Amino acid sequence: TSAQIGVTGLAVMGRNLARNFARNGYSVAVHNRTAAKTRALVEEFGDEGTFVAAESAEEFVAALERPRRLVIMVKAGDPTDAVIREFAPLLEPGDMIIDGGNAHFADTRRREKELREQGIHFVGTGVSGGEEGALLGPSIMPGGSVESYATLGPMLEKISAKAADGTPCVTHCGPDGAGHFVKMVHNGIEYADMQLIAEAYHLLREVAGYSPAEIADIFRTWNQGRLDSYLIEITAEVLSHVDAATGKPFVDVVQDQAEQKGTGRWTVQIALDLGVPVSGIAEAVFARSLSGHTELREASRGLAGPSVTPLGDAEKAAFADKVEQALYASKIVSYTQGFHEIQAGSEEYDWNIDLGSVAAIWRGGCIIRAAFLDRIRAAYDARADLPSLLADKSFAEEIAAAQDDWRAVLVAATQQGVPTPGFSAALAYYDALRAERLPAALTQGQRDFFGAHTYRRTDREGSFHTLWGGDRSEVPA
Ligand code: NBP
Repeated sequence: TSAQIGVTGLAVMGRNLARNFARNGYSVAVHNRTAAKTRALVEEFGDEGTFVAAESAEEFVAALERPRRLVIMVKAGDPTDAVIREFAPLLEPGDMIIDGGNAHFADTRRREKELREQGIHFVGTGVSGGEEGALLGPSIMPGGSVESYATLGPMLEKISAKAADGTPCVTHCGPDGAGHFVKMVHNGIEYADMQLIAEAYHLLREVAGYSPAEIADIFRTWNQGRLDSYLIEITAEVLSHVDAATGKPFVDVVQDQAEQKGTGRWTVQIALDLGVPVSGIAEAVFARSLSGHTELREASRGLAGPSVTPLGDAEKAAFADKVEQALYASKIVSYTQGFHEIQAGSEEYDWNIDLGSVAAIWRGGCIIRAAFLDRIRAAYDARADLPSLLADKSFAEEIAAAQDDWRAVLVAATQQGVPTPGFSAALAYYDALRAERLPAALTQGQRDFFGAHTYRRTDREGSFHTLWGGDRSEVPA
């Protein structure tokens, strides 16, 4: 039997992706370094479709119809290179290697270039949605050549999540590393979304004095409105869960140290390189690392804080409404920053990424799926060269309506000593962008003073330097 597609790497993700292809009527060759996993897959799920089990790399490649489509779903990094080294010599020009792991886009660019010289299409593909997405329909972000997408695209569309309007959550993001770059920023935005939701919870708990179960109900109400999203939905589930062993709210028995696998950090590292201010995503990454510094937290526990006055019952509900406004406005800013990074990456690497399509494929199958993404797509549909999501009229109007509450929430947070790095960074970004003048003028003056770094004037062309150590006259630079 010949298979239309092959999957190598049959841990949770690869196994579910292989099953997804099979359930959609494709014949799937399956392979894993440890052959027991291949046999287990076929034994357990063989009746879901047509699987061709291959024990060796040669068998696996021979089982694929040409041009071959070979999906790699192994641990990102060295294992991916090892697998490519194993399979590439067995392939022929026109064949495709699809890397569905969480590769760094720079690795994808390198691999794509090397394999292109051999005539092989290397398709770095972001796959979001975890285990469940892989099985039931993920959001898929392929990069690689346009030619590869011509035959691969329809298959990916079939197995992908579908948005509420039925559109498949997959698009050809752009050449070489574009797909993995988009996936990276997706994860960065995910970090920011989670941090903002956590801050909203923290404020409702500490400032308003709501219980976790009450906050779960508030989130359920929010989930009926413009914040409708997977993350708000699962937050309500987590908050209403009660620990069986102690009878306490689950959230109170979990250690408050958030971990990370690294894609959020990459988003920030690359943003620094590209000069893109993704302050909200950065704060989300830092908030996780801060939470893990138990020794610092231990040593700081006695530090002074404000005297706290909890809100009365009458004020609580009104405060919750304000937190909703603050969360929504901050969310607009997070996405503004994330899309700016995609735009900057696209320009830097000539990817020509369509930002509206990116918003559209995140509407289903991934962690940040949300009604909100329809709005982002609409903003780019209305104006493809939108310089910033904040420049979209309807987002600007919503922030205008939310800003008083947003500010009030941050005043309360500051007065009561509740840390809100995400909300605060978002508001600072918003206020900085809309400012008529920034103190950057003073920064330039300082730079010119100590390092003769020069400055430009508001009233004349050219670069200038002031003779700070001399008579302080100005000279052209
Ligand atoms: P893992 O990331 O845990 O990788 C395990 C797989 O890699 C196994 O099949 C293992 O084979 C194989 N492998 C390793 Br490790 N080293 C190898 C080598 N040198 N040669 C050949 N195979 C090797 O699996 P996963 O959690 O299913 O994730 C797969 C990819 O998908 C990763 O890149 C991950 O970042 C990405 N991803 C994961 C999620 C998620 O929710 N888990 C979501 C989205 C993307 P073995 O069985 O022989 O040890």
